[in-house]
Amino acid sequence: MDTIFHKIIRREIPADIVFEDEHVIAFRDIAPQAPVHVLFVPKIDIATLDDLQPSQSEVVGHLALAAAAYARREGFAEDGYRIVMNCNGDGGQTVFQLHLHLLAGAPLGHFGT
Ligand code: DGP
Repeated sequence: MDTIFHKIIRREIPADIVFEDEHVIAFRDIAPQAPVHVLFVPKIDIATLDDLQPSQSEVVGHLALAAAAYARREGFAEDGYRIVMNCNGDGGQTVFQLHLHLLAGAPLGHFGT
């Protein structure tokens, strides 16, 4: 697999990286949909949530915990935030390496209303 996110992980293209550990890299979305819009990407190759295997459940845990820790670190955890994972075409996924969107910095409203 080779996506734009793999190139960011390998430092082949620039990104505003805000967090990294052995499992996860996080960087600002190039087209932010909220005042804070950060993408959390696993370093293991998984194209979509539909490809996640039961043995890989910790991958999503790492993404969620990294996002929550980032929100606390940046001081907006109490105000709140949203995490989103798009899957395949109808879900709006455009980059086929699993990733979690963290959106914050303003009231986001409810969707489906
Ligand atoms: P999704 O639609 O869930 O696959 O989200 C992909 C996101 O990736 C989208 O919000 C825009 C962002 N994105 C695409 N290309 C780049 C890039 O080269 N750099 C950064 N930082 N974000 C990108």
